[in-house]
Amino acid sequence: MTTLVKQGRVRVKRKTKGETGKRDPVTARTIATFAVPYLQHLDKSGQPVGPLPPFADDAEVMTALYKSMVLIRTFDGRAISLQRTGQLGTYPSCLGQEAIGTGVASVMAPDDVLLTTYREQAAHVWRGVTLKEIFQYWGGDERGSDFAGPRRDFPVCVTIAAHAVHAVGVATAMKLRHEPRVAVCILGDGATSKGDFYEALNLAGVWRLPVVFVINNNQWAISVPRHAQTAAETLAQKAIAGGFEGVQVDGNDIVAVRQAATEAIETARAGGGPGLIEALSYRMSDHTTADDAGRYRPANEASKHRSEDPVTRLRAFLGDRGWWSKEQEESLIAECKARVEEAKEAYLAIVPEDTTAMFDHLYETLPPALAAQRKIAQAGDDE
Ligand SMILES: Cc1ncc(C[n+]2csc(CCOP(=O)(O)OP(=O)(O)O)c2C)c(N)n1
Ligand SMILES: [Mg+2]
Repeated sequence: MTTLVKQGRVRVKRKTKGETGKRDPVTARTIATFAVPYLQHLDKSGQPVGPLPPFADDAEVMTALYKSMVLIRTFDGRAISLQRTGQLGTYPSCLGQEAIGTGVASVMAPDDVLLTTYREQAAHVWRGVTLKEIFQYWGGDERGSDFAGPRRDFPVCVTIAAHAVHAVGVATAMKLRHEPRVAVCILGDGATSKGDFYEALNLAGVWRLPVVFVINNNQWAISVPRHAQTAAETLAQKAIAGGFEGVQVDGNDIVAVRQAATEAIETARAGGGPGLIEALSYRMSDHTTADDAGRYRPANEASKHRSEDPVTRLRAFLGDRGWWSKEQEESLIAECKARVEEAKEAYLAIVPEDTTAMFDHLYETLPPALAAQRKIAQAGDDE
């Protein structure tokens, strides 16, 4: 890592048999020591905390990242209002987490493969998924998963952590074919408690697969807070058990996220094995539009995190460098609103599929029990 502003240590000590059954401080010795690096480049106010990586000096790169994050934020707000007015299904907001997907996707090669949960609209849009497709998916239309753009990227995985093992499968294929490609798997803090996650890390490490796991640690898994999720000091250290490096980054700092992703992805691509990034963020919204965080989350918690906002932080950075003006901001907001409205109109104009469509995208040959249900649905459609 180029900039380490804080370093935590995880020590593993061998147990010895004392009479009390406790570790004997005289004979116990340290057999392995592990470090979890922490990376931050921009502080809350957008000020560099040390030397920046070269891309941060590129106004074009940095403003492109900003524009994409503002587009996602605009989209996100509109998606919630559409759900509230009955025009969209349940929707998971990514408010406050836009830097993670944007930063990671922005350093992936086009033919790398992205596998994500349901909260990574930012990564999808950067990869070329359209706003209309995302609306369509959350409108309950499975065709929204059939991205026209990044054909090799996987559809949204709602089954927590299942895509971690899929990512390992993808990376195994890449390795066997000697392709210089990388699978990137973005998942949540809650997902890191699943067996699938540990199994994925284990195989990724032992086979030195070209896969990078990115944890969007937004501090909550529906109503389960991070501290009740795991006793581990960091989520990044879970990589150590798999035999590779885990790094924790400030997930509201797009420079840190992008830099960590660059290093992990390029290491994996060069045959150096997997990587893991724990990006610290905060879920500013409810879990989804079907949730009410007010029932379980301390009232003032979200507001405490407002000052860390990734969009505001990047705007401050751009402004300080003279790369962004009030006029540019106003015209960007207008442009984003127009793009989202256009996508919304296109989405609302889609003719829904027949009810039978829900049976048609999962199995090559439908199991008999579902085939029978499909017939019933067909009869209903025909009426
Ligand atoms: C296998 C499985 N178990 C349970 C659920 C229900 N569920 C949906 S979201 C969620 C919490 C996930 O939390 P986290 O991984 O932190 O992701 P976040 O929603 O915070 O982005 C759970 C348990 C599910 N979708 N899949
Ligand atoms: Mg979470």
